[in-house]
Amino acid sequence: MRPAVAPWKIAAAIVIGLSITVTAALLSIWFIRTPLQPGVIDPLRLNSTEFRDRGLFQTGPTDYTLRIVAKEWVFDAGQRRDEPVRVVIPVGSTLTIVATSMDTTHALGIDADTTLVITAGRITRHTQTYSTPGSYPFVCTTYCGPGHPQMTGTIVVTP
Ligand SMILES: [Cu+2]
Repeated sequence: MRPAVAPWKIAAAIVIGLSITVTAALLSIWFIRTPLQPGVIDPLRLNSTEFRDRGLFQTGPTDYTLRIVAKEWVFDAGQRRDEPVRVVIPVGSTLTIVATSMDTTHALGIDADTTLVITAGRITRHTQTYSTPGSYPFVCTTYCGPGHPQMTGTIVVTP
């Protein structure tokens, strides 16, 4: 004859089982409802984010934001797809580049010291003040496929 299981053991098993179930359910709800962390973005829903409005925007007397979506194979700042980015700002401007990727990892290389890695799911920001007039070309510096060399642009700083 099998020994009887102590009732407290049955009760404990039920309580533990229920606790695990409830915890899992609460964790799922928390996970679904938690907003994305700052700097994290859903690459499939860029049109419901700030990246809906791409291009150059003046945000203060000498402040500009250049919002770019990198994708195969263009830095999309709202220009025609077959054209490189070209933005013009006056000397003394502070330009913040805000960028994300829709697909693979790209990199925006402005000069030898400045390379912004642009990854799907993340927002990259870089602020720089341009105190010398001139042309500041940038290129994609991470090989991203056959159209990689087309990923170029220029920041023109006028006197
Ligand atoms: Cu690229």
